[in-house]
Amino acid sequence: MAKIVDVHSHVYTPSYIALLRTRKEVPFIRTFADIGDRLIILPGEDESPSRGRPVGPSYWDINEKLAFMDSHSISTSVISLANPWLDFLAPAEATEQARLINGELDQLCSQHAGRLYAFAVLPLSATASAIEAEIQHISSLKHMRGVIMGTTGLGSGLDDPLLDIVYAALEKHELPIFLHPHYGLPSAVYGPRADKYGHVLSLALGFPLETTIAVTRMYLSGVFDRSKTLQVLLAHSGGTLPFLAGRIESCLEHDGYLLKEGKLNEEKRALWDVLRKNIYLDAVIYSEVGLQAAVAASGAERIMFGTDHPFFPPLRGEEEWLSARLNRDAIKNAFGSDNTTANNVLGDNAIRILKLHT
Ligand code: 5CU
Repeated sequence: MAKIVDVHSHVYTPSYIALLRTRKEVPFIRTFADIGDRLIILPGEDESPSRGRPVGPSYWDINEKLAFMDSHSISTSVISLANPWLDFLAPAEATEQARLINGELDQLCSQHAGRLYAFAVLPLSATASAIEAEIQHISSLKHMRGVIMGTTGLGSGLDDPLLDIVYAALEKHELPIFLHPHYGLPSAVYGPRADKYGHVLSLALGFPLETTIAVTRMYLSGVFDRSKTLQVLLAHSGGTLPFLAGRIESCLEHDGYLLKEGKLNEEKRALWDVLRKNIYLDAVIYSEVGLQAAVAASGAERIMFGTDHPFFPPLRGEEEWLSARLNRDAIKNAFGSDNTTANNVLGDNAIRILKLHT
């Protein structure tokens, strides 16, 4: 029986939940008399009528994670702190919380050896050297298989040259970045009636475009020319990167300013090459159409199943999570009778790439 590994599986550890409960500004957890506990994390969500999303033990109780895994035949999950990580904390607190949370994650994994691994969190509001020190520490933790990161970097994005020492440290310790969105697009893009559309515009479009822009900025700034072995796992099958890679390449090749500046030289790696050597994609795209674009861009050997649990729970109390089923069906439909490739995407790729002992 094929092993199913979930590489996109979030948790808020007990200390992070305690932190969210103390806060009055986004992100926070608040109890409302009419609708109970709500998790309010996205920019501007405190002013929207939807009042965030319900939050309960599935967000922090590891037994709920394991029960979800059991009921969906998932043998192993690589858990990561959910957004917005430590982005909103002052440097000293972020550094302290990163150490605490990474310890909590590693401990959870030890208690469920073989079933859980983790992506660690970084104190990104701190200095690059404090982040480098945390990476060194993470590399000593038994169950860490990479780091989860948002798109803001040290405050000005992932194309910031100050991040080079962070990327170099991650390369040195062979820790991939799990790049995950949080901020979406400026709210003006969604228009004055955005509240009428629930979370659809921000989650279905804002998130993937944020990821696409962040990784494209990394590429354009030469991160992958300098850090040739850096590995980045892109959430949501790369946002729209697989679909837009050709257009990005073409815009680059037609840019007179870049030509004049000498930026279109031999050393600039093609985006297609980066997609095949530096980018992994999760299979959290809910349809074989998007999955096929991911496979065409990076190769089936670089795609890994995920669920995004505990986000997107069933709305009508069904036991099977539609979100998990859609991602499994997409794999089944994309590969048809090619069971070997389907099984690789479902679990064997993650076992090989992230060196999991399942
Ligand atoms: O529902 C949501 O807001 C989210 C989120 O914030 N993060 C995530 O990974 N998935 C869904």
